[in-house]
Amino acid sequence: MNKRYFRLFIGVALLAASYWITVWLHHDHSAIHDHHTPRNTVVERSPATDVTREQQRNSIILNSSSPMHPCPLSPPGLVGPLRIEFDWNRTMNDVRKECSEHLQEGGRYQPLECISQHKVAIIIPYRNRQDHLKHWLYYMHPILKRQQLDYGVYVIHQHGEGTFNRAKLLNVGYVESLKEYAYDCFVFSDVDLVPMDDRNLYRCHDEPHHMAAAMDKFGYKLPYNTYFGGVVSLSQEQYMQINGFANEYWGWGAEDDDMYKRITLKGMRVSRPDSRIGMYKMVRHLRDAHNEVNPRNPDQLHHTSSNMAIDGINSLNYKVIKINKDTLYTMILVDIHGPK
Ligand SMILES: [Mn+2]
Repeated sequence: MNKRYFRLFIGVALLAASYWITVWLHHDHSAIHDHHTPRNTVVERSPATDVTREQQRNSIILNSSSPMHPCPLSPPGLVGPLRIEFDWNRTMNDVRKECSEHLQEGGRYQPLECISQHKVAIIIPYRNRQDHLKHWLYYMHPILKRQQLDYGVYVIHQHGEGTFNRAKLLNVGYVESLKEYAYDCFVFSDVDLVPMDDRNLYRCHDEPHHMAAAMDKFGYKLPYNTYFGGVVSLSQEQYMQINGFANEYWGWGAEDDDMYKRITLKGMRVSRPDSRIGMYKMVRHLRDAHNEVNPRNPDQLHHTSSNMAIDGINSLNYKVIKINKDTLYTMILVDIHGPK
């Protein structure tokens, strides 16, 4: 009895197996291979291998007659944790050679393999930090390409030796980048901050997003709960709701707290990546000249709710002195009319 059932079972199993083998042999595997091609190349990290991967994708596009599709929700080429080091001495020219592949003039990029769903202007307030900028560009371009963003890099360079004004420079970057392209998302980033995980996506979310959630200089945690410094992203809509940033925070401090207040006063909340993905490494540096801590800045926070309507993007005044289109970035030298 047992033996008969066993034979019957073997017979059925063999029949099923041969059926599946037949089906498998007749299946069109080219589709599966297409999916695997980009995924196989996921673990490349250095810009040099990045180029090879993009060339491969490029040839895939050229060889296919189908129109481009929207990029997938999560980019397939991400690698996760990154090794970030600042103690190398490549020149800006070296970085240009290594990272310029597929960039358009002005530090612009669009994915070759699909249509990006994220038009992102990355705005960097800047003065006399060429060494930091070099590190930032070296690491960021490969990351942003892997994130399949339609992006541009805007370095907003404050002219002269007057007191620095980070938030006002960010407002200038918003206005100037929009003159060039219909960006719908803005990432405001310090020049000395590089993410340690490329899953920290440089895009916008349903809420204003604080990306630098775990900086090395704060022991990889928030210095305080309402911290909104370092790197943040806001959609155009979110940015306009708060009238942009304050223009009157001269010198170091509190302008980021003012941003946080504006956001919460408008009933929005701030979102963050988790502290593993939100890790950042900062280039070590001394305090810049003419960006001293301004002890009057925190007092201004008492007036954010009344100032927000009159001080911001609607009161911004400045004068562009020069626009320099490098391969790796657009640098806008600007006079922001500092206090005399
Ligand atoms: Mn810093």
